[in-house]
Order: sequence, then C-alpha cells, then structure tokens
Amino acid sequence: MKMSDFAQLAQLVFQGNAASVKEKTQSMLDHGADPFAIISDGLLAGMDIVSPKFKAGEMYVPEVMMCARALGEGMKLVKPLIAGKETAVSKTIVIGTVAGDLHDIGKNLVVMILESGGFNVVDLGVDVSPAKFVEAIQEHNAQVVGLSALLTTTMLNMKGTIDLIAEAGLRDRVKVMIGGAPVSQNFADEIGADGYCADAMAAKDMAKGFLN
Ligand code: B12
Repeated sequence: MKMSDFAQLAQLVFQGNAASVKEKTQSMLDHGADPFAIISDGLLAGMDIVSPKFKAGEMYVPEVMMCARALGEGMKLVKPLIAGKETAVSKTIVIGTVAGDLHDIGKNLVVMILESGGFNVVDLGVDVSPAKFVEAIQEHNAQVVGLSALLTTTMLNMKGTIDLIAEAGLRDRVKVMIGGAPVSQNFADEIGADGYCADAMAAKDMAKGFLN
C-alpha cells in the first residue's frame, strides 16, 4: 500500500467528501490495506488536519460536521473487519458522551477498538444523562463504564455521573474510565474515576487490566 493512499484518504476526510471517502476506503481494503492503518493514518489523520483549522477559526461547525460524516462513512466499512479480532472476554462496557456534549468521533473510535478487543460494548450515544448511565449499568450488568467529554464545560458532568453511580450503590461494581481532549489523569483522580486514557488503544488495555 502506497503511503500516498493514506494521505489521499486523509485529504478526502478534510474535504468532507463522504462519497469519495467511502470509495477510497473500499478500494484500499480491496487492495489489502490494514484496517487499523486506514483508521489511524487515513481517517483520523484527516481529522488531525481539521482540528487546528477549527481551533484557529479557519473552519466552521457545518464544515467540521461534513468531515465527521465523511470519516463515519469510512469507519462503517472498516468496523466489521476489526470487530472481535481478539479472543472474546464477554465482559460488558457501557459507554457514552456525557450530558450536554455532542462530540462522538473519539467515543465511537473507542467503541470500535473495545469491540475489536472482544468486549460487549453498549453505546449510549451522546448527551447521556447520569440517570441513563445508571440505568444502563443495571440493565446490562456492566463491569466497566466509559465517559467521554470534549468540552471544558461538560467535563464537569463526569463528576455528576460518577456521584450518581455511587448514590445508586453501584460504585463498587463498576470501574469508571474517562477520556476526551480536556480531561487528564489529575482530573480523573479529582472526580474519583478509576482511570484516564489518552486514546482508544490505551482504553482497550485499561479495560483489560480492570477485568483481570
Ligand atoms: C469535530 C469537532 C466538533 C464537531 C463534532 C462532531 C462529532 N460528531 O463528534 C462539531 C462541529 C459538531 C463540534 C461542535 C462543537 N464544538 Co467541537 N470540536 C471538534 C474537534 C475539531 C475535533 C474533536 C474530535 O473529534 N477529535 C478526534 C477524536 C478522535 O479525538 P478525541 O475526541 O480526543 O478522542 C480520543 C481521545 O480523547 C480518547 N477518548 C475520547 N473519548 C473517550 C472516552 C473514554 C471512555 C476513553 C477511555 C477515551 C476517550 O480516545 C479517542 C480516540 O483515540 C475539536 C478540536 C480538538 N482538538 O479536539 C473541537 C472542540 C472540542 N470543540 C469545541 C467547541 C467550542 C465546540 C462547540 C461549542 C462549537 C460551537 N460554537 O457550537 C460545539 C459544541 C457542541 C456540543 N454541545 O457538544 C472546542 C472545545 C473548547 C473547550 N475548551 O471546551 C474544541 C476543543 C475546539 C476549539 N479549540 O475551539 N465540534
């Protein structure tokens, strides 16, 4: 696989060209590209072009949403190929983006990687209230909970979620891991989470560590 294929895919994500991302991803898969490399060196590399431009005010919300949608089209194609790649551990992880927060690209990636590690993942989506997390832990008898937040305002809702899990008497039953750009290990310690992960691969390792 030529490196330029990955760079081209990244450019298509940056351009928000969903149809071309879909086509390019499929063609790379047909030519034997590694699905994990397609994610990291193509799809996410495209988002790495977008992020600083959005931050600098050179790109606006609708454009970034088109990039996210384009990235999602590629993800849909690689997802079935990486699911259950490793031996199943048949443990359940409930995951979601906390209340008030609509960012889900990173969370979706964590879901995919956890699934590829053989976990049973219950994805609650975005803007998930503390009560909904508690309900899902009970309903699915989860061993691990993952909380995602991308905003400095919504990261505070992680604490509210952990507090309600404790109030419901479930805190001893579940391990809580948190992630997202504004959070850190320090913040995890502060709000009483069991761990912080900088990326999806680390999340898989941490979940495995929790369950051993
Ligand atoms: C894409 C994006 C959007 C898209 C989201 C589309 C979608 N479906 O997710 C749209 C355009 C909708 C958007 C909207 C907004 N956004 Co925005 N967005 C971004 C952007 C550019 C990229 C985020 C991203 O997807 N990164 C790629 C993924 C792969 O990385 P990640 O999310 O960090 O995830 C990885 C790790 O953090 C970790 N991880 C993530 N979650 C979890 C969970 C667990 C359990 C674990 C273990 C690990 C883990 O693993 C992931 C994979 O490796 C960031 C900039 C940035 N640098 O982060 C701004 C950014 C987060 N947004 C920002 C802002 C301000 C907003 C808006 C308020 C803008 C507005 N005025 O409307 C709204 C808020 C909407 C809302 N209520 O949520 C700010 C936040 C500033 C702050 N300090 O709070 C940022 C930092 C940009 C900036 N500097 O201005 N945004």
